[in-house]
Amino acid sequence: MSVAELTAGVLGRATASPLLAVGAGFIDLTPVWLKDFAIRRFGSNDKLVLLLGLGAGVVVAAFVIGLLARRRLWWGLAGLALFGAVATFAAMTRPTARLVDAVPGLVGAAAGMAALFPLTRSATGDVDRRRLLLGGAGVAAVAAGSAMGGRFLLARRNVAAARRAVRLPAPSSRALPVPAGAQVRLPGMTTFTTPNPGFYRVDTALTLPQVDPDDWTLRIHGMVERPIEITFDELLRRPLTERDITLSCVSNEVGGTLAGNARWLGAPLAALLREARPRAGADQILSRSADGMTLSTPLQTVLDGRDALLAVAMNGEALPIRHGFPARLVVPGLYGYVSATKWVVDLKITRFATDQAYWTRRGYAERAPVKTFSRIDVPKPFARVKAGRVAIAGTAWAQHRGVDAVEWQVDDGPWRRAELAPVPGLDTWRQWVAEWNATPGPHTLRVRATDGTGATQPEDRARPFPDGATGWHSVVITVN
Ligand SMILES: Nc1nc2c(c(=O)[nH]1)N[C@H]1C(S)=C(S)[C@@H](COP(=O)(O)O)O[C@H]1N2
Ligand SMILES: [Mo]
Repeated sequence: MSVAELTAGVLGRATASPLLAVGAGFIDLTPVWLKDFAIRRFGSNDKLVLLLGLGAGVVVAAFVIGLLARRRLWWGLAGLALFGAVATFAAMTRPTARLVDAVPGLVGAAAGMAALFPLTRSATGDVDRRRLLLGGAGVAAVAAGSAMGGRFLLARRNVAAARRAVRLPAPSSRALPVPAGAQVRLPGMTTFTTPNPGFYRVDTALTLPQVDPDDWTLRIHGMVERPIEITFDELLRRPLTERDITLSCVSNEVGGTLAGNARWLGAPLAALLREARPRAGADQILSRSADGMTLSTPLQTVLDGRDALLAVAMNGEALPIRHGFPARLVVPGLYGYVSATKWVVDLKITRFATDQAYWTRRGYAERAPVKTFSRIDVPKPFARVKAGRVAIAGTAWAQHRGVDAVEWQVDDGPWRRAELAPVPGLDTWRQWVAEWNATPGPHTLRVRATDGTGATQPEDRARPFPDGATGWHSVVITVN
């Protein structure tokens, strides 16, 4: 496996590394319930957990192959051939696969077989412990060295330098300043603008796509009168709009943290699409990323006047690689899986009746406006606070409808209105704060929000599948 990883590194093909290719195939085959469980349990560490799990599986399989090989050498060889076949199949079935991607799995299997001969010979019959240990240590050292070499070669192929070289133009339409009171100042409170390093990440990319802006183009085609292809330089020369927009994930559970608010800079998507002149009857934008991921977005939503952006910057810097460098979509009011395509390279104007995207093929809703959410951020669950005046505060969002009211409740007492912090517009989340005269004992705090259309969050709990979780967030604390 290490030799295969080294080969992938030499070829500069991360998606052909057996571990990453098999992991990516695993992600694609993961049923929705398991994916939701992984995101709930591990959040943005879900991929690390997957790789550790696969690594453990490989170790177990290697033991089994080794034991089999001691009985019959060809059983061991067959086991290694199977390994190579799985790796090669996984690499070749990636959406971005090329013929060379078959090489690492094949080379790796050959190296494994070559290593099996001397290892089994030294481990059968009269075992010379010294020779066995030395041989094993030698193989392990070569393996560790080549695995690290492969990793190093792949890590070197990244676009961090190209990202640093991007010069961002000034916006032609500036964001309104964030109002002074937008941030509720309490220890432990969510920050109104989420810093890039702390912004949640959700995607299917086991390896981050490394897209050089010099090679990047965006193609707009399909049901259009005039197909377009633009380069990154052309994109930066367009009039750019800067807006504060909150992004949230459909997998976010009640009380969850898969949402963030950033200042985005990008080209208005509607203007770009209109230049391509969509044909009557089109109702979907099928967007594709450099790594072959697809997302579908209702075309009319993007054209309805909201600030849908083809974004190039986040909080004043070029998009971080993990958030879609060099360009991504951001559409206020839609969950990320139906709007926020990172590393976007292709927009096909089509119909929902004709084309399906990755998640909608797996049963998620085609139309997924963000559901109204509210969360208690302070005090934290199971906190102990002193009786008397206690500040309760949190965050609520209903992008593009706006949050008009937040109410809070202690145990089964009356619902009371919280004070709402000011916001720059309808497309960001909104902080709220309330003062409570806390009495000793255990208490449950609850929150619910009402959006700009007058609809209050329903109490019924629903899981994220197929179009977003519902329910009131509650926190249990102790007052003494
Ligand atoms: N290329 C690509 N874009 C993607 C995804 C993905 O898996 N691949 N996931 C989407 C989902 S489900 C969400 S919630 C947002 C998350 O964006 P972030 O990681 O920048 O927070 O990206 C969206 N864009
Ligand atoms: Mo998501």
